Amino acid sequence: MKIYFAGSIRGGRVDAALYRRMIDHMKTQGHAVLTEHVGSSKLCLEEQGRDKDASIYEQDTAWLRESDMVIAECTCASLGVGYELAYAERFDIPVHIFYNRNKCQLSAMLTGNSYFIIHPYSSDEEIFETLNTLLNS
Ligand code: 6K6
Repeated sequence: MKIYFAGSIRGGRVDAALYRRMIDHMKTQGHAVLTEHVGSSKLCLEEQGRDKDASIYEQDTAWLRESDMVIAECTCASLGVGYELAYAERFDIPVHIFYNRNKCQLSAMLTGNSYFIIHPYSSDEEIFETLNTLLNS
């Protein structure tokens, strides 16, 4: 499967190492993660100007349209991830949202939308078990 992994960038990088572990896990299961850079520790977080940010937007929305599934880690709130989730819904792409139930309260705009499949978790092991079920079924 082609997976679009969504995680906070300018919204904050507190969970970047977790994103990396989730991306690596999906890759070891044989799936293509289109957005590996989201797990990188060397991302540029600064605004790039409208033109460069337009290239990011065009590339990411193209990847979203060609993906088979969106996996989003939403513990750290991010405007960009919220936009991506709504964009995926508009193109009928299945969306799975993970968040740490001990660290945040997910927005009602996500929990209130039955389109989204939501996976609260308390440990990495729970995330990986859920990913295994999703990606191997
Ligand atoms: C260049 C190379 C690596 O990163 C960059 C620059 N920034 C972005 N590159 C690619 N996708 C991005 C970038 N900034 C945000 N996004 C997309 O929005 C990602 O797919 C994330 O899922 C989401 C994060 O949004 P913010 O609002 O937290 O930045």
